[in-house]
Amino acid sequence: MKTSDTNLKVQETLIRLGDQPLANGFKTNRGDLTPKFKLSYGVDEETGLLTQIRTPSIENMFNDSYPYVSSGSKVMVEHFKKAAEYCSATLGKEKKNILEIGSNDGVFVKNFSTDEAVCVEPCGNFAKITSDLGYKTYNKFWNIETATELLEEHGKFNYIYSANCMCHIPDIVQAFAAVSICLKKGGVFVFEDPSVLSMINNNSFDQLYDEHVHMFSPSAVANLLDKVGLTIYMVKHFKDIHGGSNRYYVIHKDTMFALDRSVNKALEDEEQVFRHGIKKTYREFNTNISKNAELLKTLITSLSRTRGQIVIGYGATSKLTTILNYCEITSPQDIKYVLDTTPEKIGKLYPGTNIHIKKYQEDSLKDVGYALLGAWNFKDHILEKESKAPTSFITHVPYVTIL
Ligand code: DWN
Repeated sequence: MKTSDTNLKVQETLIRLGDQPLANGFKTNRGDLTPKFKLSYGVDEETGLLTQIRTPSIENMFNDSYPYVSSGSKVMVEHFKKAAEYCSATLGKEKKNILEIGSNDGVFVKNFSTDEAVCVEPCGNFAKITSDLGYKTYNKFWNIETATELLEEHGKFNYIYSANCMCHIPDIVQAFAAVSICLKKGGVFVFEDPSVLSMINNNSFDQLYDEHVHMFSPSAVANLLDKVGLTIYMVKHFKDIHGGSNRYYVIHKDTMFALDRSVNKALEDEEQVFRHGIKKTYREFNTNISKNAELLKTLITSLSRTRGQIVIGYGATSKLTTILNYCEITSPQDIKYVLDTTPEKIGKLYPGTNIHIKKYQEDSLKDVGYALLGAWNFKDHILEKESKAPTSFITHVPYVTIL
């Protein structure tokens, strides 16, 4: 089986998540009429990458009204500020020629002056933001063609950064090749994405949705980068960012560098997770999905329908789209509505459901019995913020639990 034209070869479907809509396809009319596709994953035979068997068109996923805003939480703004500080420390007195791939609303590049950073952003609504701020912005998808255009206009970059973007690109080999041609010798490529090991350890199957075309493991990333003459010299794990993310620090293979011990640690941790075999591990993960989903659906429907409790969602995440559609929780009878702070999502229906998204207010929880944590990756922040609310929070990570 080939997954579209991504040069990746998958022989067996290992994870099945049924018919799913686009995770950010929030609708203003009947959400249950949203087109769906079969979401499933397998392992690329050569690199060990967990990758989608089939992927919706990227133009449909990433459009000019894409609703996810990177600076939507103070946690993430601080996270990207620290990433920018690392960039500045790495470049020292060297003139900054920085490229950000997937610049969203500029939360990373805003830490630099407009003559120090260039943006590539396929979603027109966000490309306009960085362009209006004065940053040269290419409203394009990242690929060899875009890289060639940037090379002609800017020369090679000494620092390329990308957050929660690389794992969204179907032809990931081409995407890394495009980085390789744009990265100056001695330059650094730093990218971060959710960790597949964290997903397995947390049972967080809702990390799997249309936009997450691949879920990266350290060895798969090393194998992919090796194909294009790049290598990892350091890995940093962020337990509390997007449910467990890895940041990879990458250079050209023929650069003199000191291999940080974090690389071997990351590979050892991965070996431990896959100690019974990579495919067996994913088959077991798939079995756990249906068990956890059944438990979650039973808990929610018994609270809402049997005990007449008000159950809502908290945080209209892409992840919650997978949960609601896999568990077939699509009626306001079960989840009355979902609270969210993002203007672009408020008033819309969750993809594949008839559940509305309501604007979060200070007293939103005053009459709410239970709230399913859509944004469980911000659990500590949310529990602290809502410590005075009468509401009990429900999570499915790592197990279905009333907190
Ligand atoms: O990879 C991706 C990650 C980085 O972001 C994208 N493909 C899509 C997106 O995934 P997500 O939607 O699951 O991300 P978040 O950051 O978990 O979404 C948080 C959502 O929760 C936002 O809509 C804001 C909302 N929220 C809220 O309403 N109240 C968040 C917090 C912390 C809150 O207190």
